[in-house]
Amino acid sequence: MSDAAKNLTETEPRQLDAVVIGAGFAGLCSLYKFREILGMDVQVYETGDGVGGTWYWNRYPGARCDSESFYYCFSFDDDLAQEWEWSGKYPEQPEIERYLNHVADRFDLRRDIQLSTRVTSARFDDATHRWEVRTEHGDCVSAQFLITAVGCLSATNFPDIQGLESFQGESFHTSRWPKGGVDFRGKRVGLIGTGSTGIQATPVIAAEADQLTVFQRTPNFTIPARHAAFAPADQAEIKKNYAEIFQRTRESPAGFPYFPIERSTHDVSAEEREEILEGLWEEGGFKFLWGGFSDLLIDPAANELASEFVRNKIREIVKDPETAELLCPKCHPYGSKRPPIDTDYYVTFNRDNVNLVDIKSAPIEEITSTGLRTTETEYEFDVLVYATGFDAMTGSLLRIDIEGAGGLRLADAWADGPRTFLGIQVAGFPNLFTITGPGSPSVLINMPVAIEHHVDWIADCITHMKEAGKTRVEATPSAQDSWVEHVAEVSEYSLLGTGNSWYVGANIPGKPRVVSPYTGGQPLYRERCEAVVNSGYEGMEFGA
Ligand code: N01
Repeated sequence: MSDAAKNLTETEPRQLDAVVIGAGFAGLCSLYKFREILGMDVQVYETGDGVGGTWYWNRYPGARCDSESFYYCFSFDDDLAQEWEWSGKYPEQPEIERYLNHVADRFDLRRDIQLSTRVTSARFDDATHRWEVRTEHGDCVSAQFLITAVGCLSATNFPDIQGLESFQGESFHTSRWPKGGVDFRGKRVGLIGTGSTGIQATPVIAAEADQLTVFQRTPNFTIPARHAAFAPADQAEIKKNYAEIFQRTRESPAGFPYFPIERSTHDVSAEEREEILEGLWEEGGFKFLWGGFSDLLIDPAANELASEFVRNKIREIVKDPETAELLCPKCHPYGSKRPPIDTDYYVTFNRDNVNLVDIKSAPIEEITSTGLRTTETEYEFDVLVYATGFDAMTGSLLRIDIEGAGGLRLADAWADGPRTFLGIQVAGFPNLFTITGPGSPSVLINMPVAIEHHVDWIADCITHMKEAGKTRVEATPSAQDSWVEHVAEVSEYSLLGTGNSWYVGANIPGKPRVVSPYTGGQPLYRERCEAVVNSGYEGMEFGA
């Protein structure tokens, strides 16, 4: 940008109705809704050089969706749903990235998306009721609304291990994977992390590399995905039933088109319980978590029976009993760390070129120039893969310097953990809307469903403001306090917050332990959001 242009930008920021940060599912949906339906002037900024968000960045080997394709997609346009052909149940990353690029093209969204541009700061001006938004390139724009579509799992977490920079081989974090891929042939690979990502990457890397060593701090329960390609008849059946499928995703507890069975674990005999669990295991995917017994995530005894069922599967699949025992999670209830679904994870440990190392009992002390050293052994590698996850829920928001009314910084407002109203607004930050923010069900719901709900709710709120001639909206501190209290209270009834997971910030040293996602389920959450609207936005203050 020329100096003259820069000066002009500095003095006369472009005036917009809204800035949207991020061009993944949430950013694309927002741009469509706010521009095409509400007629707003919207600018989207995106750090990546392509659209897709999560599905742009996470291109590691084995990356694929673990919700089924035909409901892990947008429902806002019938023609879009009817036109797009998903190849199978669990599409790989390139297919979802293609889908999101198709959405960007189909709705002519690209003209309002500026790629390769990180938003660095946003400041609310009390006098004008507008946000001044700045980017890494020096752009400065003024917008009435600031809408964060930054994703819950976008801020990369590099582990805090001594010597990280000293490794002389190749090293990669799974969420910043090179576009051209990585050639593992003939190489010795070390992989750190056994969350959803590590569990997806392990079988694929093992099939290519000379040797793979997986460093596991906490074992995770994973259920087979049982991926299958769609036949034309499957596609036709899905398309015929799309309206009903989408409706069910909006009504079910976790945004899937199915519900838990209407029985608790203790209502059935041991034989029947095993039969039901076996059926869920055979069917594969998230049904084991969200379509099984109704008390799975509430009752520790019921959970333990399901947990032991999975442990027994691990013991059946993995031939070496010591490795099998190491892979069996014993310190957290099933589901309290986000359970992955996998393709051939456990069986991969039967391969001669795969080795599992327990770094709970012998932690990694240092990354060395040739590999890494645990308290017990030194390992040499050609490639190191960090599948160590994210500073989830809050990281992507707090990495932007956001300053609300009266100079209040979001980082200070959230010093003891995130505080929001419905996960959508933050007291002291007028005209800021956080799509799938902390305090909303977000990651506990099939994400596109959660996103569309938030975008619709925000659009309704903005429409209400316009009709009432208001220019400023914010949650009141007391409404926010009540919501935060409610989020904490419902989490007491659930096992979801009891593990040391990113749900509670436990994966980031020093992060306050707070159950960030709303655990009350989608129906109750939607009811609460609707009640706010029906009461004339009780808990929110409007100004002009
Ligand atoms: O990250 P994670 P992820 N030293 O935080 C370990 C979504 N997702 O990228 O459990 C050693 O789950 C850490 O150990 P521990 C999904 O929601 C979706 O795998 O903290 N180890 C853990 O094993 C998922 O839940 C899809 O003890 C360290 C691992 O690294 C979320 O993204 C696919 C360490 C991190 O696991 C995050 O998954 C993939 C350290 N210092 C992901 N720090 C799909 O839907 C961390 N670890 C396709």
